[in-house]
Amino acid sequence: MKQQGLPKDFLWGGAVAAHQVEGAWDQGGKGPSIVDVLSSGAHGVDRVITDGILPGYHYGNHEAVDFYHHYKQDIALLAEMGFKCFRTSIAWSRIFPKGDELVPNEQGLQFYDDLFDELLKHGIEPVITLSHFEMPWHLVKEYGGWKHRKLVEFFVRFSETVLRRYQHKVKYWMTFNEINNQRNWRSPLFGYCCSGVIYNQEPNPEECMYQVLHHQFVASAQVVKLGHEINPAFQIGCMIAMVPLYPYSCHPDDVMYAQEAMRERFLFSDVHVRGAYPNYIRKEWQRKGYQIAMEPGDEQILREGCVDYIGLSYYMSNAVRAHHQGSGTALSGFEGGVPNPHLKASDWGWQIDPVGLRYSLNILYERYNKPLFIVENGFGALDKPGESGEVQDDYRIEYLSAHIAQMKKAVIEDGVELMGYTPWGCIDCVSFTTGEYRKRYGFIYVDKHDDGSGSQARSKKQSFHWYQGVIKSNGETL
Ligand code: P53
Repeated sequence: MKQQGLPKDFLWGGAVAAHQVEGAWDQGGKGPSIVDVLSSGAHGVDRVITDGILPGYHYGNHEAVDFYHHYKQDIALLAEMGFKCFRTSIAWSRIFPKGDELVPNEQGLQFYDDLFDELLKHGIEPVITLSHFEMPWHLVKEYGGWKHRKLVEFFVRFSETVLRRYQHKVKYWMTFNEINNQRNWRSPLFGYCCSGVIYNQEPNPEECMYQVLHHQFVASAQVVKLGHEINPAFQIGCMIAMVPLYPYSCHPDDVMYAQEAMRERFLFSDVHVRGAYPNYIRKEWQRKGYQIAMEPGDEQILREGCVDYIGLSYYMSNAVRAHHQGSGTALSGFEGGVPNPHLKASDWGWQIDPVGLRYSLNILYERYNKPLFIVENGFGALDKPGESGEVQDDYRIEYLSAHIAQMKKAVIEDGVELMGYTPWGCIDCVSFTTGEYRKRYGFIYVDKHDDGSGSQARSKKQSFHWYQGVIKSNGETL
Protein backbone atom coordinates (compact mmCIF):
# COMPACT_ATOMS: atom_id res chain seq x y z
CA MET A 1 0.00 0.00 0.00
CA LYS A 2 1.23 3.48 -0.85
CA GLN A 3 2.34 5.36 2.21
CA GLN A 4 0.13 8.25 3.23
CA GLY A 5 1.52 11.76 2.72
CA LEU A 6 1.14 14.98 4.69
CA PRO A 7 -2.39 16.04 5.69
CA LYS A 8 -4.36 17.79 2.92
CA ASP A 9 -4.85 20.97 4.96
CA PHE A 10 -1.16 21.25 5.85
CA LEU A 11 -0.22 24.93 6.18
CA TRP A 12 2.66 25.54 3.78
CA GLY A 13 3.93 29.10 3.84
CA GLY A 14 6.73 31.33 4.99
CA ALA A 15 7.62 33.64 7.87
CA VAL A 16 8.94 37.13 8.56
CA ALA A 17 8.64 39.66 11.39
CA ALA A 18 7.36 43.24 11.17
CA HIS A 19 10.59 45.04 12.03
CA GLN A 20 12.71 42.89 9.72
CA VAL A 21 10.65 43.65 6.61
CA GLU A 22 8.37 46.64 6.98
CA GLY A 23 10.71 49.64 7.18
CA ALA A 24 8.68 52.90 7.35
CA TRP A 25 9.87 53.00 10.94
CA ASP A 26 8.53 56.52 11.55
CA GLN A 27 5.51 56.52 9.24
CA GLY A 28 1.78 56.10 9.79
CA GLY A 29 2.03 57.40 13.35
CA LYS A 30 4.42 54.64 14.45
CA GLY A 31 6.56 55.31 17.51
CA PRO A 32 10.22 54.27 17.77
CA SER A 33 10.65 50.66 18.82
CA ILE A 34 13.64 49.07 20.51
CA VAL A 35 15.00 47.81 17.17
CA ASP A 36 14.98 51.35 15.80
CA VAL A 37 17.83 52.17 18.18
CA LEU A 38 19.75 49.00 17.33
CA SER A 39 22.59 49.52 14.86
CA SER A 40 23.55 47.03 12.17
CA GLY A 41 26.55 44.77 12.82
CA ALA A 42 28.06 41.83 10.95
CA HIS A 43 29.21 38.27 11.65
CA GLY A 44 31.52 38.78 14.65
CA VAL A 45 30.61 42.49 14.96
CA ASP A 46 27.93 43.10 17.60
CA ARG A 47 24.94 45.31 16.95
CA VAL A 48 25.05 48.37 19.23
CA ILE A 49 22.11 49.41 21.40
CA THR A 50 22.30 53.21 21.13
CA ASP A 51 20.62 55.77 23.37
CA GLY A 52 18.38 57.22 20.69
CA ILE A 53 19.03 57.48 16.97
CA LEU A 54 22.58 58.74 16.79
CA PRO A 55 24.70 60.01 13.89
CA GLY A 56 27.43 57.67 12.68
CA TYR A 57 25.37 54.51 13.07
CA HIS A 58 23.55 52.53 10.42
CA TYR A 59 20.11 51.30 11.44
CA GLY A 60 19.15 48.57 8.98
CA ASN A 61 15.62 48.15 10.30
CA HIS A 62 14.61 51.75 9.52
CA GLU A 63 14.14 50.96 5.84
CA ALA A 64 14.36 47.15 5.82
CA VAL A 65 12.86 45.85 2.56
CA ASP A 66 10.05 48.41 2.67
CA PHE A 67 7.32 45.78 2.90
CA TYR A 68 5.14 48.60 4.26
CA HIS A 69 4.88 49.97 0.72
CA HIS A 70 5.51 46.76 -1.26
CA TYR A 71 3.22 44.30 0.49
CA LYS A 72 0.71 43.97 -2.36
CA GLN A 73 3.42 43.06 -4.82
CA ASP A 74 5.06 40.72 -2.30
CA ILE A 75 1.85 38.93 -1.41
CA ALA A 76 1.12 38.39 -5.11
CA LEU A 77 4.48 36.59 -5.35
CA LEU A 78 3.77 34.49 -2.24
CA ALA A 79 0.41 33.57 -3.76
CA GLU A 80 2.15 32.56 -6.96
CA MET A 81 4.28 30.17 -4.93
CA GLY A 82 1.04 28.69 -3.61
CA PHE A 83 1.32 29.86 0.02
CA LYS A 84 -1.50 28.64 2.25
CA CYS A 85 -0.38 30.83 5.14
CA PHE A 86 1.98 33.70 5.90
CA ARG A 87 3.53 34.38 9.28
CA THR A 88 4.37 37.93 10.29
CA SER A 89 4.08 40.04 13.45
CA ILE A 90 2.32 43.22 14.45
CA ALA A 91 4.65 46.08 15.36
CA TRP A 92 3.42 47.08 18.81
CA SER A 93 4.59 50.68 18.34
CA ARG A 94 2.43 51.09 15.22
CA ILE A 95 -0.61 50.41 17.39
CA PHE A 96 0.52 52.05 20.63
CA PRO A 97 3.41 54.36 19.65
CA LYS A 98 4.61 54.77 23.25
CA GLY A 99 3.04 51.64 24.68
CA ASP A 100 1.31 53.17 27.70
CA GLU A 101 -1.50 55.05 25.90
CA LEU A 102 -5.14 54.09 26.36
CA VAL A 103 -6.20 54.82 22.79
CA PRO A 104 -4.60 53.03 19.83
CA ASN A 105 -3.29 54.65 16.66
CA GLU A 106 -5.97 54.11 14.02
CA GLN A 107 -3.52 54.44 11.11
CA GLY A 108 -1.48 51.55 12.45
CA LEU A 109 -4.56 49.39 12.90
CA GLN A 110 -5.68 50.23 9.36
CA PHE A 111 -2.33 49.12 7.92
CA TYR A 112 -2.77 45.60 9.30
CA ASP A 113 -6.42 45.52 8.20
CA ASP A 114 -5.26 46.22 4.66
CA LEU A 115 -2.42 43.70 4.91
CA PHE A 116 -4.69 40.90 6.19
CA ASP A 117 -7.34 41.71 3.56
CA GLU A 118 -4.71 41.39 0.88
CA LEU A 119 -3.63 37.99 2.20
CA LEU A 120 -7.20 36.72 2.50
CA LYS A 121 -7.97 37.93 -1.02
CA HIS A 122 -5.33 35.44 -2.19
CA GLY A 123 -6.57 32.68 0.10
CA ILE A 124 -3.55 33.02 2.40
CA GLU A 125 -4.18 32.53 6.13
CA PRO A 126 -2.35 35.10 8.33
CA VAL A 127 -0.33 33.58 11.22
CA ILE A 128 0.41 36.40 13.62
CA THR A 129 3.03 36.83 16.33
CA LEU A 130 2.07 39.47 18.89
CA SER A 131 5.60 40.17 20.05
CA HIS A 132 8.53 39.44 17.78
CA PHE A 133 11.65 41.04 19.28
CA GLU A 134 10.23 44.54 19.46
CA MET A 135 8.32 46.83 21.79
CA PRO A 136 7.87 50.60 22.06
CA TRP A 137 11.20 52.15 23.05
CA HIS A 138 9.38 54.41 25.50
CA LEU A 139 8.52 51.37 27.65
CA VAL A 140 12.22 50.66 28.05
CA LYS A 141 13.21 54.25 28.81
CA GLU A 142 10.33 54.91 31.15
CA TYR A 143 9.69 51.56 32.85
CA GLY A 144 12.85 49.51 32.31
CA GLY A 145 11.11 47.08 29.95
CA TRP A 146 9.62 43.81 31.16
CA LYS A 147 11.29 44.09 34.58
CA HIS A 148 8.28 46.22 35.46
CA ARG A 149 5.00 44.47 36.27
CA LYS A 150 3.14 47.29 34.48
CA LEU A 151 4.27 45.78 31.20
CA VAL A 152 1.77 42.95 31.69
CA GLU A 153 -1.09 45.47 31.58
CA PHE A 154 0.33 47.32 28.55
CA PHE A 155 0.90 44.13 26.58
CA VAL A 156 -2.53 42.74 27.40
CA ARG A 157 -4.11 46.02 26.28
CA PHE A 158 -2.20 45.94 23.01
CA SER A 159 -3.08 42.28 22.46
CA GLU A 160 -6.75 42.71 23.31
CA THR A 161 -6.96 45.60 20.86
CA VAL A 162 -5.62 43.55 17.95
CA LEU A 163 -7.32 40.26 18.87
CA ARG A 164 -10.68 42.05 18.83
CA ARG A 165 -9.98 44.13 15.77
CA TYR A 166 -8.84 41.22 13.60
CA GLN A 167 -11.02 38.47 15.11
CA HIS A 168 -12.67 37.74 11.76
CA LYS A 169 -9.45 37.91 9.75
CA VAL A 170 -6.83 36.09 11.81
CA LYS A 171 -7.28 32.65 13.35
CA TYR A 172 -3.66 31.63 14.18
CA TRP A 173 -1.76 33.62 16.81
CA MET A 174 1.42 33.32 18.85
CA THR A 175 2.36 35.37 21.92
CA PHE A 176 6.17 35.81 22.31
CA ASN A 177 8.63 34.89 19.58
CA GLU A 178 11.50 32.70 20.81
CA ILE A 179 10.78 33.65 24.40
CA ASN A 180 13.58 31.30 25.47
CA ASN A 181 16.37 33.19 23.68
CA GLN A 182 16.77 35.42 26.72
CA ARG A 183 17.68 32.36 28.78
CA ASN A 184 21.09 33.20 27.37
CA TRP A 185 21.25 36.30 29.58
CA ARG A 186 24.93 36.82 28.79
CA SER A 187 24.04 38.13 25.35
CA PRO A 188 22.85 41.76 25.59
CA LEU A 189 21.02 41.46 22.25
CA PHE A 190 18.78 38.57 23.28
CA GLY A 191 17.56 40.08 26.55
CA TYR A 192 17.13 43.45 24.91
CA CYS A 193 15.04 42.15 22.03
CA CYS A 194 12.95 39.70 24.03
CA SER A 195 12.25 42.09 26.90
CA GLY A 196 14.00 45.44 26.68
CA VAL A 197 16.38 44.42 29.48
CA ILE A 198 20.17 44.10 29.29
CA TYR A 199 20.62 41.41 31.88
CA ASN A 200 24.32 41.67 32.54
CA GLN A 201 23.83 45.27 33.64
CA GLU A 202 21.58 44.03 36.44
CA PRO A 203 22.87 43.20 39.96
CA ASN A 204 21.69 39.60 39.54
CA PRO A 205 21.20 38.96 35.83
CA GLU A 206 19.76 35.48 36.10
CA GLU A 207 17.28 36.27 38.85
CA CYS A 208 16.19 39.34 36.89
CA MET A 209 15.65 37.16 33.84
CA TYR A 210 13.33 34.84 35.78
CA GLN A 211 11.38 37.84 37.06
CA VAL A 212 10.95 39.16 33.52
CA LEU A 213 9.86 35.72 32.41
CA HIS A 214 7.26 35.51 35.11
CA HIS A 215 5.76 38.75 33.82
CA GLN A 216 5.74 37.42 30.28
CA PHE A 217 4.28 34.04 31.25
CA VAL A 218 1.44 35.81 33.08
CA ALA A 219 0.89 38.21 30.18
CA SER A 220 0.89 35.38 27.66
CA ALA A 221 -1.60 33.31 29.69
CA GLN A 222 -3.91 36.30 30.10
CA VAL A 223 -3.84 36.88 26.37
CA VAL A 224 -4.55 33.22 25.58
CA LYS A 225 -7.52 33.21 27.94
CA LEU A 226 -8.87 36.49 26.60
CA GLY A 227 -8.35 35.37 23.01
CA HIS A 228 -10.44 32.26 23.59
CA GLU A 229 -13.22 34.44 25.01
CA ILE A 230 -13.10 36.79 22.04
CA ASN A 231 -13.23 33.99 19.49
CA PRO A 232 -13.31 30.35 20.59
CA ALA A 233 -12.04 29.33 17.15
CA PHE A 234 -8.70 31.08 17.73
CA GLN A 235 -5.63 28.85 17.82
CA ILE A 236 -3.12 30.57 20.10
CA GLY A 237 0.36 29.16 20.49
CA CYS A 238 3.66 29.87 22.18
CA MET A 239 6.91 30.06 20.23
CA ILE A 240 10.23 28.63 21.26
CA ALA A 241 13.63 28.48 19.59
CA MET A 242 14.24 24.76 19.46
CA VAL A 243 17.96 24.16 19.40
CA PRO A 244 18.25 20.63 20.78
CA LEU A 245 21.33 20.03 22.92
CA TYR A 246 22.95 16.66 22.36
CA PRO A 247 25.30 15.04 24.85
CA TYR A 248 28.77 15.33 23.37
CA SER A 249 29.47 11.70 24.24
CA CYS A 250 27.78 8.70 25.86
CA HIS A 251 29.63 9.42 29.10
CA PRO A 252 26.86 9.53 31.72
CA ASP A 253 28.09 12.94 32.88
CA ASP A 254 27.56 14.33 29.38
CA VAL A 255 24.13 12.74 29.13
CA MET A 256 23.04 14.14 32.50
CA TYR A 257 24.50 17.52 31.59
CA ALA A 258 22.53 17.59 28.32
CA GLN A 259 19.33 16.70 30.16
CA GLU A 260 19.84 19.56 32.57
CA ALA A 261 20.73 21.91 29.73
CA MET A 262 17.54 20.98 27.85
CA ARG A 263 15.54 22.40 30.76
CA GLU A 264 16.68 25.75 29.46
CA ARG A 265 14.40 24.99 26.49
CA PHE A 266 11.64 23.06 28.19
CA LEU A 267 11.00 25.50 31.04
CA PHE A 268 9.29 27.78 28.55
CA SER A 269 7.10 25.23 26.87
CA ASP A 270 6.40 23.54 30.23
CA VAL A 271 4.88 26.73 31.63
CA HIS A 272 3.06 27.71 28.43
CA VAL A 273 1.63 24.26 27.75
CA ARG A 274 1.03 22.90 31.25
CA GLY A 275 0.21 26.17 32.97
CA ALA A 276 2.52 25.69 35.96
CA TYR A 277 6.18 25.94 36.91
CA PRO A 278 7.93 22.57 36.92
CA ASN A 279 9.63 21.32 40.09
CA TYR A 280 13.13 21.56 38.65
CA ILE A 281 12.87 25.33 38.37
CA ARG A 282 11.44 25.80 41.86
CA LYS A 283 14.37 23.73 43.17
CA GLU A 284 16.84 25.83 41.21
CA TRP A 285 15.38 29.06 42.63
CA GLN A 286 15.58 27.63 46.15
CA ARG A 287 19.17 26.51 45.67
CA LYS A 288 20.25 29.87 44.31
CA GLY A 289 18.18 31.88 46.79
CA TYR A 290 16.15 33.62 44.07
CA GLN A 291 12.98 35.43 45.08
CA ILE A 292 10.62 35.81 42.16
CA ALA A 293 7.82 38.26 42.93
CA MET A 294 4.42 36.82 42.13
CA GLU A 295 0.98 38.25 42.79
CA PRO A 296 -1.94 36.35 44.26
CA GLY A 297 -3.90 34.95 41.34
CA ASP A 298 -0.88 34.50 39.09
CA GLU A 299 -0.87 30.74 39.44
CA GLN A 300 -4.51 30.60 38.44
CA ILE A 301 -3.86 32.82 35.41
CA LEU A 302 -1.09 30.49 34.28
CA ARG A 303 -3.38 27.48 34.67
CA GLU A 304 -6.18 29.10 32.71
CA GLY A 305 -4.06 30.30 29.82
CA CYS A 306 -2.55 27.13 28.37
CA VAL A 307 -1.62 27.38 24.71
CA ASP A 308 -3.32 25.43 21.91
CA TYR A 309 -0.15 24.55 20.04
CA ILE A 310 3.62 24.92 20.14
CA GLY A 311 5.24 27.08 17.50
CA LEU A 312 8.94 26.43 17.09
CA SER A 313 11.89 27.63 15.11
CA TYR A 314 14.49 25.09 14.11
CA TYR A 315 17.77 26.00 12.45
CA MET A 316 20.42 23.86 14.10
CA SER A 317 21.39 21.56 16.92
CA ASN A 318 24.22 21.98 19.43
CA ALA A 319 26.24 19.62 21.58
CA VAL A 320 27.19 20.07 25.23
CA ARG A 321 29.95 18.56 27.29
CA ALA A 322 30.03 18.25 31.07
CA HIS A 323 33.74 18.79 31.64
CA HIS A 324 34.35 21.77 29.43
CA GLN A 325 36.64 24.75 29.37
CA GLY A 326 35.01 28.19 29.40
CA SER A 327 31.46 28.96 28.37
CA GLY A 328 29.65 28.38 25.09
CA THR A 329 29.50 30.84 22.24
CA ALA A 330 27.02 33.71 22.39
CA LEU A 331 24.91 31.92 19.84
CA SER A 332 24.49 28.59 21.53
CA GLY A 333 24.57 30.49 24.78
CA PHE A 334 25.08 27.37 26.81
CA GLU A 335 27.81 26.67 29.23
CA GLY A 336 29.52 23.63 27.84
CA GLY A 337 28.43 24.21 24.24
CA VAL A 338 30.94 22.58 21.87
CA PRO A 339 30.98 22.06 18.09
CA ASN A 340 29.55 18.75 16.94
CA PRO A 341 32.28 17.06 14.87
CA HIS A 342 29.68 15.23 12.78
CA LEU A 343 28.03 18.36 11.41
CA LYS A 344 28.93 21.11 8.97
CA ALA A 345 27.96 24.72 9.62
CA SER A 346 26.72 27.71 7.61
CA ASP A 347 28.97 30.75 7.02
CA TRP A 348 27.53 32.14 10.25
CA GLY A 349 28.47 29.05 12.24
CA TRP A 350 24.96 27.54 12.48
CA GLN A 351 25.33 23.74 12.42
CA ILE A 352 23.25 21.99 9.78
CA ASP A 353 21.35 19.00 11.14
CA PRO A 354 18.14 17.88 9.37
CA VAL A 355 17.75 14.79 11.59
CA GLY A 356 17.73 17.14 14.57
CA LEU A 357 14.42 18.48 13.28
CA ARG A 358 12.76 15.05 13.39
CA TYR A 359 14.29 14.50 16.83
CA SER A 360 12.99 17.86 18.06
CA LEU A 361 9.46 17.27 16.79
CA ASN A 362 9.39 13.90 18.51
CA ILE A 363 10.65 15.03 21.89
CA LEU A 364 8.19 17.93 21.93
CA TYR A 365 5.25 15.81 20.82
CA GLU A 366 6.01 13.01 23.24
CA ARG A 367 6.35 15.49 26.10
CA TYR A 368 3.16 17.47 25.46
CA ASN A 369 0.86 15.68 23.01
CA LYS A 370 -0.06 19.05 21.49
CA PRO A 371 0.00 20.04 17.83
CA LEU A 372 3.27 21.55 16.67
CA PHE A 373 3.87 24.22 14.04
CA ILE A 374 7.32 24.76 12.50
CA VAL A 375 7.16 28.53 12.13
CA GLU A 376 10.84 29.05 11.22
CA ASN A 377 13.54 27.02 9.50
CA GLY A 378 15.98 28.11 6.86
CA PHE A 379 19.42 28.78 5.55
CA GLY A 380 21.07 32.21 5.76
CA ALA A 381 23.56 32.66 2.94
CA LEU A 382 25.29 35.17 0.70
CA ASP A 383 23.24 35.14 -2.50
CA LYS A 384 24.54 36.54 -5.75
CA PRO A 385 22.39 36.92 -8.87
CA GLY A 386 24.00 34.94 -11.73
CA GLU A 387 24.38 36.00 -15.35
CA SER A 388 20.71 35.44 -16.09
CA GLY A 389 19.91 37.72 -13.16
CA GLU A 390 18.48 34.82 -11.12
CA VAL A 391 20.03 33.67 -7.85
CA GLN A 392 20.96 29.98 -8.17
CA ASP A 393 20.49 29.02 -4.54
CA ASP A 394 20.82 25.26 -4.82
CA TYR A 395 22.47 25.25 -1.33
CA ARG A 396 19.20 26.60 0.13
CA ILE A 397 17.13 24.03 -1.75
CA GLU A 398 19.42 21.32 -0.42
CA TYR A 399 19.04 22.55 3.17
CA LEU A 400 15.27 22.93 3.01
CA SER A 401 14.55 19.69 1.18
CA ALA A 402 16.64 17.71 3.68
CA HIS A 403 14.68 19.30 6.53
CA ILE A 404 11.31 18.76 4.88
CA ALA A 405 12.21 15.10 4.32
CA GLN A 406 12.85 14.69 8.08
CA MET A 407 9.71 16.63 8.92
CA LYS A 408 7.73 14.19 6.77
CA LYS A 409 9.23 11.25 8.61
CA ALA A 410 8.14 12.76 11.91
CA VAL A 411 4.58 13.09 10.63
CA ILE A 412 4.22 9.99 8.47
CA GLU A 413 6.36 7.47 10.34
CA ASP A 414 6.22 8.78 13.91
CA GLY A 415 2.70 10.22 13.95
CA VAL A 416 3.60 13.72 15.14
CA GLU A 417 0.68 16.17 14.77
CA LEU A 418 2.09 19.02 12.71
CA MET A 419 0.04 22.02 11.58
CA GLY A 420 2.36 23.53 9.04
CA TYR A 421 5.75 24.71 7.91
CA THR A 422 6.76 28.34 7.34
CA PRO A 423 10.44 28.73 6.41
CA TRP A 424 12.05 31.90 7.69
CA GLY A 425 12.63 35.02 5.62
CA CYS A 426 10.60 33.78 2.62
CA ILE A 427 11.32 37.19 1.23
CA ASP A 428 14.84 38.54 1.94
CA CYS A 429 14.85 40.66 5.08
CA VAL A 430 17.16 42.20 7.68
CA SER A 431 18.99 39.59 9.75
CA PHE A 432 18.11 39.63 13.42
CA THR A 433 21.43 38.68 14.99
CA THR A 434 23.60 40.87 12.75
CA GLY A 435 21.26 43.50 11.29
CA GLU A 436 22.67 42.81 7.83
CA TYR A 437 20.90 42.51 4.48
CA ARG A 438 23.55 40.19 3.10
CA LYS A 439 22.49 37.25 5.25
CA ARG A 440 19.59 36.17 3.08
CA TYR A 441 16.97 33.44 3.49
CA GLY A 442 14.38 34.22 0.82
CA PHE A 443 12.77 32.57 -2.16
CA ILE A 444 12.35 36.16 -3.30
CA TYR A 445 15.47 38.27 -3.75
CA VAL A 446 15.38 41.93 -2.77
CA ASP A 447 17.84 44.35 -4.32
CA LYS A 448 18.91 46.06 -1.11
CA HIS A 449 22.44 46.17 0.31
CA ASP A 450 24.34 46.98 3.47
CA ASP A 451 25.95 50.09 1.97
CA GLY A 452 22.46 51.56 1.59
CA SER A 453 22.31 50.99 -2.17
CA GLY A 454 19.64 48.99 -4.02
CA SER A 455 16.36 49.61 -5.80
CA GLN A 456 14.22 47.38 -3.53
CA ALA A 457 13.26 45.48 -6.70
CA ARG A 458 12.00 41.91 -6.13
CA SER A 459 13.00 38.90 -8.19
CA LYS A 460 12.49 35.13 -8.00
CA LYS A 461 15.37 32.89 -6.97
CA GLN A 462 15.79 29.32 -8.19
CA SER A 463 14.30 28.20 -4.87
CA PHE A 464 11.08 30.09 -5.68
CA HIS A 465 10.23 27.62 -8.45
CA TRP A 466 11.36 24.70 -6.33
CA TYR A 467 9.17 25.66 -3.34
CA GLN A 468 6.22 26.24 -5.66
CA GLY A 469 6.59 22.58 -6.72
CA VAL A 470 6.90 21.41 -3.12
CA ILE A 471 3.65 23.10 -2.13
CA LYS A 472 1.82 21.99 -5.26
CA SER A 473 2.72 18.35 -4.60
CA ASN A 474 2.03 18.70 -0.84
CA GLY A 475 5.63 17.84 -0.10
CA GLU A 476 5.93 14.89 -2.49
CA THR A 477 8.35 16.56 -4.93
CA LEU A 478 11.41 17.71 -3.04
P1 P53 B 1 19.20 35.71 11.68
C1 P53 B 1 19.13 31.91 17.29
C2 P53 B 1 18.80 30.58 17.14
C3 P53 B 1 17.66 30.27 16.46
C4 P53 B 1 16.83 31.27 15.96
O1 P53 B 1 18.23 34.71 12.44
C5 P53 B 1 17.15 32.59 16.13
C6 P53 B 1 18.32 32.88 16.76
C7 P53 B 1 18.67 34.28 16.92
O2 P53 B 1 17.85 34.76 17.92
O3 P53 B 1 16.33 33.64 15.75
C8 P53 B 1 15.33 33.56 14.77
O4 P53 B 1 18.32 36.71 11.01
C9 P53 B 1 14.39 34.77 14.89
C10 P53 B 1 14.28 35.62 13.63
C11 P53 B 1 15.61 35.64 12.95
C12 P53 B 1 15.92 34.23 12.51
O5 P53 B 1 16.02 33.37 13.62
O6 P53 B 1 20.07 36.30 12.69
O7 P53 B 1 13.09 34.42 15.31
O8 P53 B 1 13.81 36.92 13.97
O9 P53 B 1 15.71 36.53 11.87
C13 P53 B 1 17.20 34.11 11.74
O10 P53 B 1 19.95 34.89 10.67
